[in-house]
This record gives sequence, C-alpha cells and structure tokens, in this order.
Amino acid sequence: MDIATNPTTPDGNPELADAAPTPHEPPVIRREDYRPFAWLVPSTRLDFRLALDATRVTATLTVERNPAADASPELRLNGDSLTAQSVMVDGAPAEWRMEGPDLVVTLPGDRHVVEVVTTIDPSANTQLMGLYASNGMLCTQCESEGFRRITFFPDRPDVLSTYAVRMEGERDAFPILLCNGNRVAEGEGENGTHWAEWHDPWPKPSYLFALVAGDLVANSKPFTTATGRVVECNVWVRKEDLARTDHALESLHRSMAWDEEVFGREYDLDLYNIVAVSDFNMGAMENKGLNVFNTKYVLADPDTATDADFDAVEGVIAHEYFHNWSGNRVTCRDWFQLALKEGFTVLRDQLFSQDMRGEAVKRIEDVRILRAAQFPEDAGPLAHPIRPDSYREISNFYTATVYNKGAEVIRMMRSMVGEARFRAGCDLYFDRHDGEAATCEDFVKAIEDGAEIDLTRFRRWYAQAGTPRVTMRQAVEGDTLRLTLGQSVPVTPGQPDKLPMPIPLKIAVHSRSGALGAERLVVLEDEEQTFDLSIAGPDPVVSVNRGFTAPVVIERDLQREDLVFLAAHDDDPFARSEALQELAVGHLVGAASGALSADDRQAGEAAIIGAFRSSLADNALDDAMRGELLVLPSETYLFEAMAGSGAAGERKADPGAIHAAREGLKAAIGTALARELAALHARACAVALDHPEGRGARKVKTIALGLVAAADPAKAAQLAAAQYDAADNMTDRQGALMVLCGLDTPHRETRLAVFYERYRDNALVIDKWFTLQALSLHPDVIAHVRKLAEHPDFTLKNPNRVRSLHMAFAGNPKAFHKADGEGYRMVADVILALDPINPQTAARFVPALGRWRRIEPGRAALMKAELERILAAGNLSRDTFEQVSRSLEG
Ligand code: 0A1
Ligand code: ZN
Repeated sequence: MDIATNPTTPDGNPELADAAPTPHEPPVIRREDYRPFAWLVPSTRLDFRLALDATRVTATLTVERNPAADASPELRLNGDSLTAQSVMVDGAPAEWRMEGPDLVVTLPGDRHVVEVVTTIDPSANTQLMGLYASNGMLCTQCESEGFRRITFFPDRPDVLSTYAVRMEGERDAFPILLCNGNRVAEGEGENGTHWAEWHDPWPKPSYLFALVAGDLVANSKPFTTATGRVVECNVWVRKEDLARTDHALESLHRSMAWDEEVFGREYDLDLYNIVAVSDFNMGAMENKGLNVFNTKYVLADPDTATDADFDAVEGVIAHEYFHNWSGNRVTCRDWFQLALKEGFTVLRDQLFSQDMRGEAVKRIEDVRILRAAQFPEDAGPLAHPIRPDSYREISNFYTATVYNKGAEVIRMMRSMVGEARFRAGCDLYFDRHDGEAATCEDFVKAIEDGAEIDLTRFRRWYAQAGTPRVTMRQAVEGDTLRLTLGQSVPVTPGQPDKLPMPIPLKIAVHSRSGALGAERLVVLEDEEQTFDLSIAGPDPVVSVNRGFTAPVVIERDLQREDLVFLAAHDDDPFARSEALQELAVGHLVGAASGALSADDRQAGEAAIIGAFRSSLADNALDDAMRGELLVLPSETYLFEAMAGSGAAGERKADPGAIHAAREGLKAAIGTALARELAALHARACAVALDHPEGRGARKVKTIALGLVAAADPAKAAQLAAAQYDAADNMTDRQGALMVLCGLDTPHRETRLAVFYERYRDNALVIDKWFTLQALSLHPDVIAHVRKLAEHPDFTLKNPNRVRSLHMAFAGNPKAFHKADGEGYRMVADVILALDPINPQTAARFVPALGRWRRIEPGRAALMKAELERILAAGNLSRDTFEQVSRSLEG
C-alpha cells in the first residue's frame, strides 16, 4: 500500500503519516491519525462480466458529503494494481487523476454518482487477495484491503454502503453465481452466458463484500430461527466433496441455535451460504451472507479427517457465523480496532466449543495454543498490544495477540462481572452500536455501563503489550493464609514503562490433608497487594489462576510435593493439568540449563512419572481429560520459560538442550510405565469408532504410542504399524504414521507409501502426508523436506500446501533449530521465494526467525544473519519488510 492510500489520514497525504519514507520503506499508519472519511457512500452498484483472465467491473457509487467529516472537494478511491478505463461523474466524463495506486476525483457538489470501469485478471492473482481464480472457479477475499484490487473504492471499514450486484458469465464455466445478501433476479444472456442479481439489504464495509462463480453443488438444510423465520443454509463445494459436508452444515445449525440461546443473537437474512475453496490465505472469512472457507475447515469425514479436524471445522464455522453480529452488524471503525471483532468472536467461539465438547478439555487446549503462539509473540520483537498503535501492513496484525489474547482480555471482564452481567453488557453493546463502525473503547464502555463495573484501569490491557508476571508469597497466621501477590508487565518494543493492570485470579486454598478449599475470585489491581484467605486444613497449598482466569505467567516456587498433590487432587481439572505442566516445566528447564544435581534430576523425574502413573490409574478421569494430563509442555513454551521474562542479561533458551531434556523425560516415562502404557494402548484399540468413549480412546492411544516410542522404538514401530493397518479412521492412521515418521524403521516408508496411494487425489490428506514428514522427530527431516519441496504435488502457489510442508518444518523445533543453521537457511529461502507470489503467507514465516534474541548466542547469530540476508535482498513486499525490519530492530 502506498502511503497515499492510507485510510486513516484525513486526505491520504503522505506527510501526515510518516516522515519521508524511502521507496523500500513502506509508511507507518498510526491509530491517532484516524479521521472520518469526507464522503458517505449510501449505495453501491457493481456489475461484473466474469472471465477467468479478464473480468470487467463497473462500479457505480452514490456519494454524499459526510457532515461529520472535514469537507473536501476530492473523493479518494483506493486502488491496488488497477487501471481505470473510464471515470464518469453524474453521467459525464469526469476530472480525475491517479495518485500512486489511488484514483482521485474532484467533485463540485454535495451528492454525485461516480462510475468507474476497470478490468482485472483473476487468474494472475497469486496473492489471493481481491478476485482470484481457484480450481477453475472465481472467488474473492477482501479483508482487509482486497476490495481495492477489484475496483476503486474508499476501502476502509468505516465506509458502509448497501450493495446491489449483477454478475454475468459463461454458464458452462460458472453455473453457480453467488454474492452477499439475497438473489433478486436471474436469467439467460447471449452466447451461452447467464446472469444473476443480488441485493444485500444490510449496509456493510467493502471488506465484507464477496462473490463466487463456479461449478459447485450444495448440501442444504433450512434453519428455523427463534422467531420462526426460515433460513436456507447451504454448504457449497465441488461435486466430489459433497459427501464430506454434513458436519459443517450441522455445526452451522448448532452455532445459530447457540448464539440465540447464549447471546440472544438471531440471524438476519433468509440465506446463509458457505463456499469451500482450496486456495485461501487464512481459515475462513465472514463475508455477509456468503462465507468463503478454506476447504480444510469445511470438509470432514472419519476416513479423511481427524477428531481434531472435526473440532476445527466446528470451531471455525461457529467463528464465522458469530461474526454476523460481532463484526458485521457491529463492525470496526479502523483496523486498529481489529480485536473488537476478532477477540470478541474468538471468545464466543471458545465458549461455544466449551459447551459442545466440555469446558475443561477445551480450556486446556486454548491455553496451550495461547502459550505456544501468543506468549512468544508477546515476548519478542513483534510484541504489540491487542489494540496496536501503528502498522505498516495490516495483514501482519492478524495475530495470536489480537485474536487469542484479545479473547482472554474480554474473558477477564466476563470473569469479573459474571455471566449474567456480562450478557447485559454485550446486549447494550449490540443495541448501542448496531449498524455502526465501532471501537474497542465503545465495547469496554458498553460492558462498563451494562455490567456496572469500573473498567478505567482495565483499559490498560488494550494498550500494553507483554505477558504480565505475577509473583506469590504466602504466610500462615492462624486460620488465615496471607497471600501477597505482585505484578510486573515486561518491557516490550516501544513500551519501556508499564502500569499495573487489574488481574482477576480464581484462587482456592487446599490442604495437603486432602481438604479442598472453596474457590474465590481476587483481582490484583496494584503492583503488590495482600489478600487474606481462609485455610481448609493443615499444610495449605494454593491453587491459583484456576480456569486460567488471567493470561499471565505465575512465578512461584512451589514444592514438588505440592504440585504432585494438586496434579492428583485439585477439584478444578484445569488446575490439575496446570500443576502437572508446572512440575514438568520446572524440571525440564532445570535439566536443560544444567542446574539440576543428579539427585534433583532423579527426584523430579520420579515425581512426574508418579503423576503420570496416577493419571493412568485414575478411574474417575475420562480418556479425553487423561490425554490432556499426559501431554508434556511444548518445546516452544519451554523456550519461553527458559528465557524468562526477557530482561537484559537473562538466561537464553537452548533449543538443543530443551529437546534433549524433553525426549529424555519421555523416554524415562516410557520405560518406567511401559506396562501401563501398553495396557492403555491395548484397551484403547479395543474401543469402536462410534463408541461414546471412542474419541478419548483415540486420543490416549497415540499419546501412549509416542511415549513408548521414546523408550522402546522397536516396540513402538511394531505397535504403530499394527495401529495403522487396523485403523478405520484418520485419527488412528495419522497418529500411527506420526510415530512411525520419527523412527528408523522399514514400516515408515511402507506406511507412508500406502497412505500416499490411498489419498493421492485428496489434497487435504496429502497436506497431512507432507506435514507428518516435516514435523517428525526423524534425524533426516531436513533432507526429507528438501526432497518433498521437489515433489510433483508440491507448489508454492497453494497456501495449504506451503503450510503443510514449510510451516510445519518451521514449527519442528528439533529440525528448525539444527545447530549449524541449515533449518534457518531453508526457511529464509522459502520467505524469499514466496514473497513475490504470496506476500501475506511469506511474512507469516518471519516470526520463527524473529525470536533470535531469546535463543542462545550461537544459534541467535545464525537466525539474525538470515533475517539480514532477507532484508538485503531488497524489493520485499510491505508484509515481509515490516516483519523482518521489526525483528531486527531494538
Ligand atoms: N476475518 C477472518 C480472518 C481473515 C482475515 C484476512 C483474510 O484475508 C486473507 C482472510 C480471513 C476471520 O477472523 O475469520
Ligand atoms: Zn474472525
């Protein structure tokens, strides 16, 4: 985006956004520069003559002066790689000019009709932003700034317009023509063409526009809303995929019912279309009435999708559906407010999935994702608040911070006020801002007013980056435990000084005698505060941040025995799993940094093995929860724990040592519990696919195999091959293959070949085949990945395929962090090769290298050198330039 397209400055004048950027340095856009747009666009007509390599677009905009904005005679229409073929104002040729990529028209009066004609080439659009071709069909992606690649338009989320669209194309190539809203007319054209007209009654910003044309079939089922309206729901796919769409359609119905019941939100059109496309940069997109989805989040059946894939489909369908209110009916004023729709919608989809699948396991999964993806971001050079203050390329801010921490921040408000008052606050938010482009501040204010709570200090969570550290000290006085909590928010780029933030923590004080204390919510407001809690019995043990009420790191020195006690007896299942994680993190970081004496090491190992043994033997647990208790902390999370809060001069993470310690612990567990794990595996193998306990059984089956593999590779190879051969579902097949991929066994090659042959025509499953090899523990992963990159099925043009191989590799700590830097080199090469094709996807690889400051000096130098090599290559996209330069700054 050229500076002149800056949607947040009054007139797009470059000087207002940044001082003299060099041609290689894209401008910085700042939140504080926001000004309303000078013109309103009450209605928009779009006419598409569709063809794969030349689509003609005629856009007719009715524009009116915006009384709430500074007057300007000029109308700036954003463009990206567009050429105008004609520009008319009120039916006559207009006075206009290009300014960088934008078209500027001078308008004399207060109300005009502006018509612009452009022609675009969807088949050449490898960025997959705007209108593009995928598998012979045409589809669009407009968030955040893709609409300006279709036609000239004020492409900013605070310009809401009502759209009427006519689309015409060859019937044979595009038998199905879809757009937002309702189809109001259709008919035959000349020379084998046909057309359709669509009208969307709800005013929307351009990022929610969508159009799809292709050879598609639908799985349909009507939904009746709470007020008795019937909504036609369709899931559109290619004919050969139709049999795998039931789960998506049912998930949509469940989401619609849940949003009515829990948030009082009803759907507002008579039609809800979902279309699956195989080339897509992200998971899915909430376009009004016409969601476009990555096939990965639509297609599922037990033969081709794992249980986790089924959950992901349900979660993403729900997420996009929930956006209809949190995002579409109330949208964002500018892109700095992204967490307004994304944080809130992620929270809503998390709560939905908790209700569908069980609260504890879902919460554990969500916290694991937060720690693996968001905590490292918050501790690195790309750290930003959930409401950022500036960006160069907004696509880089679709982050775990905005999405996942954004959800945590809203969840904290909910925890503080309780469900009912939170609902009152949300109702007020929707009432107040329906039909508007709102801000994060509007949301907080609505919760403040509707839930009756003072959130003055809480607003700091929107402004400050960094994961707070909470320290704990305790002293017993009679029947009271005096708990002193302290907090500090680490320094992050551009934010040297931080203020304390309200941190809600659910706490219970148990007794080692077995008496369990009652849960209570405390809110730590200041840098340090003392709370008096009553004691349930002798030897009190504090269970803190139960349910993960706050996205913080708790720093405390709990005795090993206390953690073992909590892991076995805490009444909050989340806290149980936390205690086990804390035990393992302490042990593994100690082992990796060489800080443990031989005795300590042995005692730590014995404690963890004991806790695992208890989990295996605890008949009160179901397998889904047991599985969670048997998962060790991820290596990425261990890096964070080892590197501490990132203060200067602190310890650095040593990926090699962490990997060795973690594998060593797995081997010790596998050896000590060989009999129990084999029994668990055998028991789980006997549970049928559709048995109510089947899911849990499949989960523990593969976890058990992984632990056996660390201790006894030959036995694991044999068990895994048998599991593979007997499998009647993808969860078991993929689990077995994952274990085999890490082993040096002939079963590895044979099963990989069988798998490939069986699924060679199914792109999503072939993605798994690439991922399994790229993520494996095998010593030759780098050689495997190099070879796979030459495979005829590999292409840099399909984001799913790129993620399946290269992103998986970048997430393989052992291979990526190979001490000689070969892994880093490979990822840097991918960034350079991908940047000209798909900059958005290329930039998503940068954070892996950007973490160099927290890694031990030898590897850090190699990672930094690769970032410098990328920067030196020049001609980078805005996306990649921003991520690489920020990763090197500071
Ligand atoms: N709003 C979507 C995410 C999304 C963002 C950008 C995209 O463009 C490539 C696509 C999707 C969501 O939160 O689901
Ligand atoms: Zn979203």
